[in-house]
Amino acid sequence: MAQFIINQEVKTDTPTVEVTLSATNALPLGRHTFRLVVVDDSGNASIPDEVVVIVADTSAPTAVLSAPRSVAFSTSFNLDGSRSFDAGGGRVTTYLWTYMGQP
Ligand SMILES: [Ca+2]
Repeated sequence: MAQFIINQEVKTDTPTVEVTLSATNALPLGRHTFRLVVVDDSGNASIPDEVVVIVADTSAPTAVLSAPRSVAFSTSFNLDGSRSFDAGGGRVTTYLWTYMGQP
């Protein structure tokens, strides 16, 4: 487990390390580069190897629809989807409304 900060080396004597993240300590969506330099028992350092890890939003958003419980005949009213939200680091950008008819 390790907290990674940009341009700050994390040193281990093990060949793997966890990039420890959580909802409150997350990498933003997008591309993130990680670099490894290895050093041998004589102190010789390698040239760096780098990988790019893409953090992607793979979670569906949640739709929350609010409307007045009743309205007067022939009166306009609003449908409100503003309490909808997204998990996975993204945000809601499109609202698709459908009238489903009478039950
Ligand atoms: Ca999402």
